[in-house]
Formats: sequence, C-alpha cells, structure tokens
Amino acid sequence: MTADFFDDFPPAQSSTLIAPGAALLHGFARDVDALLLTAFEALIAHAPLRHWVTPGGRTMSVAMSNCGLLGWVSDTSGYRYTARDPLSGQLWPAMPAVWLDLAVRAAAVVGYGSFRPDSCLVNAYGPGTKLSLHQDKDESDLGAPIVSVSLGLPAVFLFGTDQRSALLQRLRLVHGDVVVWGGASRLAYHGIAPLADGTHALLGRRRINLTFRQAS
Ligand code: MD6
Ligand code: FE
Repeated sequence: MTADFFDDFPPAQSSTLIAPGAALLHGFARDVDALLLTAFEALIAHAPLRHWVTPGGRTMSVAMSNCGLLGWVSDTSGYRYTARDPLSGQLWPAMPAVWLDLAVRAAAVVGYGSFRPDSCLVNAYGPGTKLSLHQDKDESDLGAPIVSVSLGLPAVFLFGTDQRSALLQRLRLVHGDVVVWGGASRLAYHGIAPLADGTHALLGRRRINLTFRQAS
C-alpha cells in the first residue's frame, strides 16, 4: 500500500466530541489550506505578527495579529479588543472571505448555524512556544462559540473545565483540524503545551492558529 492511501486518513468529515458544546473536526480545513495561507501572508504584510506584553509584564512567546472589526491586544494595562492596530494606528485588515466562509461552515456542522464571526485572532508558534492556561472571556457575547483552525506543526491542546484546577484533556491538533467551541464549554480553561520541533511541508517550523470570534 502506498503512502498516498494514508494521506487521506482520517477522512475529512470525522469529528470528536470533546465536551458538551465543543467538537474537533478532523482535517476540516485541509482542502482550503493553500488559500488560507495565501490570505495569511497578505494579512501579516499589513498587520505584522508581534509579541504582546501581559498585564503582569511578561512578553508572550506566541506572536499575534488580528483581522476583522476588533483585534485582541494586550499591554501592561490589560487585555482588550481594539478596532485599530496599536502598532500602525490603522484599522485591522478585513477578514479574508475564505477564512470567514470556512469558520461559518465549521460552526454550522456543530450546530451553531447563526455564528457570524466579526474578528479573528492569529497566533503563530515556533518550537518551544506555549500558550498558558486561560479562558476566552473578553468577548461581549459569550453565547457565541469560537472556531479555531490549526495549520502547520502539530500541537497538544490542553482543555479543562471552567475550574482552573480541573484535570486537563490533552488533544493533538494537526494541520487542517478545526475546533468549534461554545455552549457549556465556552468558559473552559485551555492552553497549548510547548510546541515540539519539526518541519511542516507548507509552514516549515511553525504552527499557525486562527481563532474566530463574535467579539463585538
Ligand atoms: C491555539 N487557541 O490553538 C490557541 N481559544 O493556538 C485558543 O486559545 C483557543 O483554540 C478558544 C477556543 C479555541 C482555541
Ligand atoms: Fe483561547
């Protein structure tokens, strides 16, 4: 049997229920990966990836950018959503149509048919980069889910409950996986374990994550 056989396994449509309201759609973004990445390159040419400083004064190891109506930013005075990129003073770039279309389709599969994201946070990881355990709670409508698209190197996604001390699931996210997350799980603590080194065919030694939100 040739390697090509396994390239399409698991099938694009398979999904895993992670918790109530949260599902992992295996490979859902794979067939549009090149289109997603072309839009990514255009986006970061206008709003470059950068390392925010946390309210506690630490520089984040994840590099970030945004597109859409509102962008997630952080500095020593706190986290917040802003309409303009603090680096350039310009509005964040518009959300690429191919990104929006993917996020809307993924949410609908999981039962969130009215999800219309207005904002997308872009996270970039290199070997060793991690994202500490956190809740996404800065969005004004916590009734809307989040759609998260993983591209490039695999990562271990840590997923708990709304109690910080709860045991964590460790979910492997690979290129093209999409996590849709809302309902009873919307305030679950989560993070990314330090990224293992490797080389991805399209992205090299990087992982890119797109998280779509209804932020306003
Ligand atoms: C990441 N994702 O996967 C970071 N948040 O790089 C998140 O922090 C996240 O994947 C909320 C919902 C889904 C996520
Ligand atoms: Fe998050």
